[in-house]
Amino acid sequence: MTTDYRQMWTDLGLDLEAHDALLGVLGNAYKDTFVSQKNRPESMGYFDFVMSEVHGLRIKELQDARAEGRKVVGTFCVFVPDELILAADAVSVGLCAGAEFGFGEAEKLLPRNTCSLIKSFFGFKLSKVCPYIEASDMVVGETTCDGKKKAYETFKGIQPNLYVMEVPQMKKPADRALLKSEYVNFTSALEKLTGVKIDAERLKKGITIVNNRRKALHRLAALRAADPEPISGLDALLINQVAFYDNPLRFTESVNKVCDEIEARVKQGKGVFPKGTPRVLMAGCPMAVPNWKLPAIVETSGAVLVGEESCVGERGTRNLVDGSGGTVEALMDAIVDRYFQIDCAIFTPNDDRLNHIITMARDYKADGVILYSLQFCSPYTIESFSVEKNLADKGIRSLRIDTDYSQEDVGQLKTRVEAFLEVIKK
Ligand code: BJ8
Repeated sequence: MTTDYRQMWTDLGLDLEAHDALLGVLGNAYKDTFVSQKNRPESMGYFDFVMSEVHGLRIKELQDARAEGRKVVGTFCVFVPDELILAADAVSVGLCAGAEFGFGEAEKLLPRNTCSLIKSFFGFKLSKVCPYIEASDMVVGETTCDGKKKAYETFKGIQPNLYVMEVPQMKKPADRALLKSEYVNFTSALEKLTGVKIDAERLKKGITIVNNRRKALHRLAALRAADPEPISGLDALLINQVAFYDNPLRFTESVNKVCDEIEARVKQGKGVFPKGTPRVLMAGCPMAVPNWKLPAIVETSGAVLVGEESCVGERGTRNLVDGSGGTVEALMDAIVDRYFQIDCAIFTPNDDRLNHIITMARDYKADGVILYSLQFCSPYTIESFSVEKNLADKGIRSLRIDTDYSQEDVGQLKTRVEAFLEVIKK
């Protein structure tokens, strides 16, 4: 970081000592995992810069926006429509945490057998190390899995500006109506928070910005079908992670620059790994910054990741909102239609997800699929058995992995991944 942000962090109520420790761990992990990679696209320099300033310049931008009267809305789930937040002239930031930090404190409020993602956002909050949540004027939780749903009841005690949105668990007409009414209620809450009346023009603008961000990520995803692979899976994951924090216009432009560069690589037959490197699709729980453990193991074991069936990946970005409607009602319906297609494992039945994983494996020419679940995540862990069977029925090999945010099982995971790669090698 080029500037001293200590006063800003103090004003936000961060514990500077604990925060320094977090930044130290994050900086080293980033250097070891990303900067050490070979043949990276030059345009990834932008994302290196964003990561170096993730608690600095970006937070300053949020604070500057607040000083101008805009509000910051922090979210934990891709069911919360960014379009609505932008239409209220607010700034949206993702709050999911991917590091084992403050777990001791978190386990005073949560059972030990809670998934790492939930423990992590509690740990970040209780340790006072997350400037994003401290800069948020509203934090949005949602009734997705039981773990999050119940954890928010406790979280409300330490994050009083928490707003909880209900998300249905089935895909029947009544569930769509429920999602729509929740989005209407959320719109009212945003209008109250910001003092901005959301009209059709504002909604259209929000829809365009978010669709353009998705289109850039779709373009990146499509380029990863090439062999040799023009960009590492780690860098592609990083881009998908940064999508949750960055200014959406600047982010979209930067992703398109990466795409221009790697498109040229594809035309020249150049890649980050040799042609014929085993290709792996990752499917399962979302990987928030700095959860890079498993992707790093895969890509240092002689394989390349070609896609992420994840909310930090294609599950979170596929499908656009139809922005052609002329009224708030029509545009709201279009938003509901798009979000209602998200195939999170909290839904039952969830055949769409099973089919989408097959489609992704074929589109990105994967030789095998790793089914990634966080320990104690019932929705994804239980569903991984049906996914595994469905893949086997189609002749696609898979490996189920349950892990957490600790580094203790790295050796064991590497052995299992290497054995899997031996099996899928052509
Ligand atoms: S739409 S995947 S972002 S809920 S890993 S906390 S499911 S126990 S994160 Fe998610 Fe929204 Fe679904 Fe996507 Fe629970 Fe599992 Fe933990 Fe999870």
